[in-house]
Amino acid sequence: MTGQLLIAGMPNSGKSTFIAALRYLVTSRETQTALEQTRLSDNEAHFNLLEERWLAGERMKRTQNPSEAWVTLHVRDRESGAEADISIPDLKGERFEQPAAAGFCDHSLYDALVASDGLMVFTNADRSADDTMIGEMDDVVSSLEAGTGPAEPSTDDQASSPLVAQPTQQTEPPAPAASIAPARFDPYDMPEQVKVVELLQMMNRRPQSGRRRKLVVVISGWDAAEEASKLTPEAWLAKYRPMLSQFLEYNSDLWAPQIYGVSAQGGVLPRDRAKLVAIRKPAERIKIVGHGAQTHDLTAPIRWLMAPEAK
Ligand SMILES: Nc1nc2c(ncn2[C@@H]2O[C@H](COP(=O)(O)OP(=O)(O)O)[C@@H](O)[C@H]2O)c(=O)[nH]1
Ligand SMILES: [Mg+2]
Repeated sequence: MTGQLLIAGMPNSGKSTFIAALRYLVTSRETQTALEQTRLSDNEAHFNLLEERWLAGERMKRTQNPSEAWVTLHVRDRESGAEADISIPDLKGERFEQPAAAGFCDHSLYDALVASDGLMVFTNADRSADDTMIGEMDDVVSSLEAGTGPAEPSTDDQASSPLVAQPTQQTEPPAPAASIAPARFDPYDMPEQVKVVELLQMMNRRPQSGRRRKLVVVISGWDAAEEASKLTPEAWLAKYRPMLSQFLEYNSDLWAPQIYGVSAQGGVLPRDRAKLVAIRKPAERIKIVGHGAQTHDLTAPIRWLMAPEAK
């Protein structure tokens, strides 16, 4: 039997970087990994592109694929021989936000979520407070100083909702700084953990009868995470993503979680680019923390997902 695993996460949560680094690890064989690739993927070109950017120390591009194709990595546990297909929805990140923000889910995503035996979700540690990005605070401060409204978010997959009026599209001249009206509530601006929890809840909600699954939570950007040297990934999640952490704690009948801290990029780009590309074995840029994973082995959490749950 081949296990079906799925990679999910909101825009900018670190999915593409992880996939690029994972692909490099299993094809380059520079360092030991728990899993190996069994055969080529159906969409090699997509992986090659990600991998090239990762090697060059470039940030991943947002998903612009109009067909929103899915890509799959086929892997095998070197020790047990167990095999799994890791489906990676090459979707606009917005698709993952829709269950919470718009009350619906793309059919193909829903079917894959429901069919999955295990799931990896991502949250990016560069946002220690989940609902505000530090970069956005700069925008707010400078726009207040300049007397203009907040800037349009410039991030990755954040296509704006077709359902929600965009307050930034107004054409009137901006109000003076002191009297900026509060922006209209846009459900896509909800904190990331609310959206993640809703995605998880949806998987077990009617018409599904609910089944227990393993879940890996990847805290990406671990190199830049606040208090990463002091906290375990579990403790970090409990402190900085309390809703998600408590949801998992109180729903242990449905979710068997393991939390990992991952630096798939190895540093902050573009700041650390020169340092990263100078590392002779690119696989050594990668770091993972948690549950006995070998330092560079991003396949360790996937291996855990593939293994039958210990009773
Ligand atoms: N510091 C640091 N930043 C990272 C790491 N991985 C991803 N990022 C950053 O997180 C942001 C989102 O990453 P990306 O992989 O494009 O996320 P996606 O939208 O979920 O595919 C980008 O700005 C990346 O540069 C990492 O290991 N360390
Ligand atoms: Mg991406």
